[in-house]
Amino acid sequence: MDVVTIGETMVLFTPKSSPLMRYAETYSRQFGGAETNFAIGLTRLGHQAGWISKVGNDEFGKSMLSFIRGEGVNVSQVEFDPTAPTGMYFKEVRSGNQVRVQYYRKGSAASQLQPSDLNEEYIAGAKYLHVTGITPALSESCYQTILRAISIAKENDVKVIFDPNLRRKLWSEDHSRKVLLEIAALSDIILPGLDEGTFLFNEEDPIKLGELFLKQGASLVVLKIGAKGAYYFTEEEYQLIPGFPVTNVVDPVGAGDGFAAGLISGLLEGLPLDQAVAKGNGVGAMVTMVPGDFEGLPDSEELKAFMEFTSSEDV
Ligand code: KDG
Repeated sequence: MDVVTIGETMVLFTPKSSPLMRYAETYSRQFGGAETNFAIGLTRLGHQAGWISKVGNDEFGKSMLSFIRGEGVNVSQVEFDPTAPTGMYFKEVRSGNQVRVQYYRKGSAASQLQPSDLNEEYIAGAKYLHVTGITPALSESCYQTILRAISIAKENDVKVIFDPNLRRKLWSEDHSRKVLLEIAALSDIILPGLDEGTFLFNEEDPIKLGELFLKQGASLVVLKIGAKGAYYFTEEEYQLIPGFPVTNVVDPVGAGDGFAAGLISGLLEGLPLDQAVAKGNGVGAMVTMVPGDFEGLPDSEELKAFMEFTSSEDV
């Protein structure tokens, strides 16, 4: 496996007859979860990705599992939990930059994940372990599971990728700051957004933020600054790689996961850092053009065409 990821995927309902839940009578049914958005992004680009999770032993869990398996993600480490339901969430999209989410995930099957669910060999056999700041927010046992997965990765020379994915609706500011910093200090690659960096360090300057994250011990930090692109930072250098202008943003949710998939795909292919970050920018931009959390993720041909014909500039 190139990458193994752990986390919750939910059934996603998007109001159809009105963009607002208050008035909508019909909804479209999709799926969404930061970790599987990322995993699907990688399989579409030709890599091997595996997902560790739990789903309810219900119709939503069954359909989600078949769907994600159909995207080529290895689901051998996903269990059905007969005691808890598959989590759900609703997404109201008023415009391309105004999105509101409502979770129904407390006590969900994925929130029952515990350290003993982890298959050590499975994680040890991967090149990268990917974790987000969403999973430790779900429950104490999920938090412990993430710490255990990271220590298995470290014992086996598997690089740890951390995307903070701060979700304020899931936990308090103090608790989230403490845990996200703890995980950042255990990670090899950190992929924060500018807002997340500011939240964690009370600092708005991207260059200072890059240094602060590097000081935590990571060898690579990539700081996302939305449509403007992303900075990468290593001990030796830093550089801003401009984003791709998108005039038709319809749904920004999942863009960060797409970015991570494009970047890691580039690293797996041995691309220089500037090209790997550009690939992340390209995938992230494409995700925003299609409704849904992962539907807009491109395959390699689509991405190549987009990156060749859309000029990359500082927007
Ligand atoms: O990054 C996109 C995710 O936020 C979305 O797919 C749903 O995982 C999700 C969450 O917890 O919000």
